Amino acid sequence: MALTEPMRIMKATFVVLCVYTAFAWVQGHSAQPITGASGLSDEQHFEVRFTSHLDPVAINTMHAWTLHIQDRSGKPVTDATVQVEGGMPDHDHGLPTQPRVTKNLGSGDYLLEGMKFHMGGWWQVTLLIQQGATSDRVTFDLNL
Ligand SMILES: [Cu+2]
Repeated sequence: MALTEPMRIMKATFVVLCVYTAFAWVQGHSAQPITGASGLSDEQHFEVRFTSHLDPVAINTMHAWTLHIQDRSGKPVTDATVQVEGGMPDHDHGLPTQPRVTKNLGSGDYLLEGMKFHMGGWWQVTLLIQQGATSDRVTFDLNL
């Protein structure tokens, strides 16, 4: 049966949409698994690295991070206090838990417990770092 012109256009449109959707899906799911990242704080006081104990970071699983904080000369910052904020900017909600640094491990390392991400998508985690009179923040982007 020969297709009418409108049918032909609809069929072509459908095929294009299918291909586009397939590409979008592959792109969205081909991100590198997140296991950790490094970043410079906003005012460049600290270099911060996080390493997830859950490797890679997975949805809906409570886990811990180890943070490493050093100054710009590479000297470990051993006397910082760290607070955590986070959420999904696109969804306007925060973290489902209240993660806390529970232990100063020495050598610039800190144990951050209570991390959990309850859905896939773009998350931001901000560490507010205070050392003496210096406070600064670093934000990590995670695509889960
Ligand atoms: Cu969300």
